[in-house]
Amino acid sequence: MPRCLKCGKSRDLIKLERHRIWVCRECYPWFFEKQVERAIEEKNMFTRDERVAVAVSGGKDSLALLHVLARKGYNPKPFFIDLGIEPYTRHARKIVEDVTGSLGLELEVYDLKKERGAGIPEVARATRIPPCSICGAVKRQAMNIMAKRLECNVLATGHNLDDEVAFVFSNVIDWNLEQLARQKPVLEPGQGMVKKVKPLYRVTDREVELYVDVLGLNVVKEECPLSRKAKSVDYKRVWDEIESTRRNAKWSFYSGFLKRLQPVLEERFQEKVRLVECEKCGEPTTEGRKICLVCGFFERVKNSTTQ
Ligand code: Q46
Ligand code: ZN
Repeated sequence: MPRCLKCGKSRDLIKLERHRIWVCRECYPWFFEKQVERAIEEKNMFTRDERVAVAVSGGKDSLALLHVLARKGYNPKPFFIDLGIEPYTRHARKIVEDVTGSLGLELEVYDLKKERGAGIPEVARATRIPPCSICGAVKRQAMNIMAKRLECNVLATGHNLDDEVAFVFSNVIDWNLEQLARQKPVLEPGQGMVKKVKPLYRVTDREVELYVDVLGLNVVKEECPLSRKAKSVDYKRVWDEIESTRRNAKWSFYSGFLKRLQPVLEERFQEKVRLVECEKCGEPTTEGRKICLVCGFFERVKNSTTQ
């Protein structure tokens, strides 16, 4: 009869196929948190003394990450990016405020309308650029800005193993080697960018869902109304299929990539990306541009309203 790896009980068991183990519901948080701690320690992401900025969207991954860090004695500094996509953003913000309040953590907010004068829907309307393309660039920049405002040298995001596998897979399909060269759980700081880490890179979507479920966390379940079906959703489905016939295929694929291919690519492309300061906002942008992508979007919004 199967038994829990930690306490030996045989009630309320969860089977973790890829690890070939059983854990009971009560001990599951111990198992999950150990995986995350291991990722943090093995990759030297941060120590318990360091202030860690945590981008919290209200989704299961970022909230799970925040809970692990708070429960295991790290020093998380959560922040929320208010993108002005109503009523979705208001609802997500409320959940994040409640959760951070219950953990006794202060929440900082980057409010796009206040900072830049318009939310994602208005920018998308004015520029006719797909909302997710705008949003991705806005979020990347806001995360860097918030980490610096919160006086953190490290920024943690909730990307999990399924996200990483889908991303690598998608860039393999296109053989986008420059992107692959930068795909790893720790990106060192430099050229105005803070250090970026992904403490959930060892755990799968399902394992995060279980953690959220066992702890009874309230997370945002609805989809953003502006989202179009991303290709990554299809890739994740394909990888679930692969994993169902080949145990631990996702980890084998991703850890093999990190060991065998990524370092070679990083070496080859390390000199390529040079960043300079945006003349308007001071944030890093690619060499050759005067202003960053985000300032470019908002310039277009301004021009469209003055025409
Ligand atoms: S929030 Fe932004 Fe997502 Fe909405 S507009 Fe697209 S990228 S779908 S994670
Ligand atoms: Zn700028």
